[in-house]
Amino acid sequence: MIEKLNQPIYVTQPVLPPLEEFQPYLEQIWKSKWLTNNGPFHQELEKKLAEYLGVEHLALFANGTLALVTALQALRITGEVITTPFSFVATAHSLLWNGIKPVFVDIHPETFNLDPDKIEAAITPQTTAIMPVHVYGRPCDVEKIQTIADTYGLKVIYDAAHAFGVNYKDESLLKHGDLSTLSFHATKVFNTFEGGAIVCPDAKTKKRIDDLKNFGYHDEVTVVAPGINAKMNEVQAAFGLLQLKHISKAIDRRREIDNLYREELSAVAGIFCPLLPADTIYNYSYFPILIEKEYPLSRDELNDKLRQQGIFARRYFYPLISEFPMYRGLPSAAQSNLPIAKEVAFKVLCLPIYPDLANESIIRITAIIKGK
Ligand code: T4K
Repeated sequence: MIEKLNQPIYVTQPVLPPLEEFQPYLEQIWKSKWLTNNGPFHQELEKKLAEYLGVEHLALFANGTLALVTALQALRITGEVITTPFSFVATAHSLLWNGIKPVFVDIHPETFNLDPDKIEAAITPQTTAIMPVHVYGRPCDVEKIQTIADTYGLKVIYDAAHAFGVNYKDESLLKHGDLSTLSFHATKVFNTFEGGAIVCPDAKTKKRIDDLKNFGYHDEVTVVAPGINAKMNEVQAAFGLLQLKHISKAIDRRREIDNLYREELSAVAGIFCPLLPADTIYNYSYFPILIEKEYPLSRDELNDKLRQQGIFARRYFYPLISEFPMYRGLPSAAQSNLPIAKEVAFKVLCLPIYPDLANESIIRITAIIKGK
C-alpha cells in the first residue's frame, strides 16, 4: 500500500494483514465461545512462536510491561537491579512495581546498550540481577554480561522488547540470560495490538510464569502466589497467528528500507547511521541516526523541520529514564554517572521505518535531511 505524498508519516505503523484473512479466526472464536484463559489460539501461538523464534519455551502476556514485572517475580528478584537509562520507561518501572531499586549504569557508545565494563563498579551486596535492554533490537554484549553474572551470582533478565526474531551468532538472541521478555505492542515488528511474552529455558519455569500471570492460581483449590492477571486473550492470539504468516515479508521490507536510508544518507556530513550489529540477523525494528556537530542543525531543529513537513520521527530515548521524577533522585541517575547515555539521548533521532513505508517517502525524508 503506497502512502499519499502529503500524508503525515509517523515513526512506525503497525502491520495489518488483509481484514478478510482475520475473519475465519473470529468466526472460530464466536463458534467456540472460548475467549481467554489459555484457549486454543493461545496454545497454538505459544507453540508456533517458540518454533519461529528458535526458543524452548515461551509464555504469552497481555503486554510487554506485565511480562517484565512477572519475569522479576518469577525469579524472586529483590534489592537492587543494574539497568540502563537508555530505554523506554517501562524497563525501570517494572523494577519499581516490584519494590526493587534500579541502579543505572552507562551505555556503550556503539551498541547503545549497557556497557559491560561499567557494571562491576555498580554491584553492591544488595544487587541480585542485571536487566539489560537490547535497544533497537541490537544485541547486548551477552557474553561479557553472563561472565559478570556468573562471577557475582546474579540473574540476568533481558528486556528484549525490540528484539523479536533477532539471531546472534547463529541462535536466537532470546536464549541469553535467565529470561527474556518481548513486547508485541502495535508499534513493534511483530504485534498483537497489545501483547508480550517471556522466553524461558525449561517447562518448570514456564509453569511458574503461567501461574504468576493467572493470579497465582495453580488449580481450583490451590493459589501459590499473589499473581497478577496478565493473560493474552484469544483475539490477540489469533491475530498473532495471522501476523506470523506475514512476518518474514515484513522483515524483508524493513531490510530494504534500512538499505535505502543508508544509501541516501551515507554522504551527508554530520549524519551518522550506526552500523548494523555484527554476527547478527537483525530485525530492522528502528532506524536511529545520530546528528553530529558537523550537521548544520541540532537534533531538535532537524526534528522540528521534519515535523513541519509532516514527518514524525521520534527521539527514542530522550529524555533518559534516569531524568524522570521518580528516578532522578537516585545516586546512579547523576549525569556524571551517565555521560554516554546523555550524549546519545541528545543526538539520536529514529526515522520512520515500517513495511508499508514507500520508497518515495524515504526519498522525501532523506531529501529534507540533505537540506533539499
Ligand atoms: N521495554 C522496552 C524497551 C520498550 O520499548 C517497551 C515499549 C516496553 C518495554 C513495554 O512494552 P509494552 O508494555 O508497550 O508492550 C511506544 C509504545 O507504546 C511502547 O510499546 C514502546 N515500547 C515505545 C518505544 O514506543 P509511544 O508513546 O512512542 O507510542 P505512540 O503511541 O506515540 O506511537 C508511535 C507512533 O506509532 C505514532 O506516532 C503513530 C504510530 N501508531 C501507534 C499506535 C499505538 C500507529 O500507527 N498505530 C497505533 O496503534 O510508545
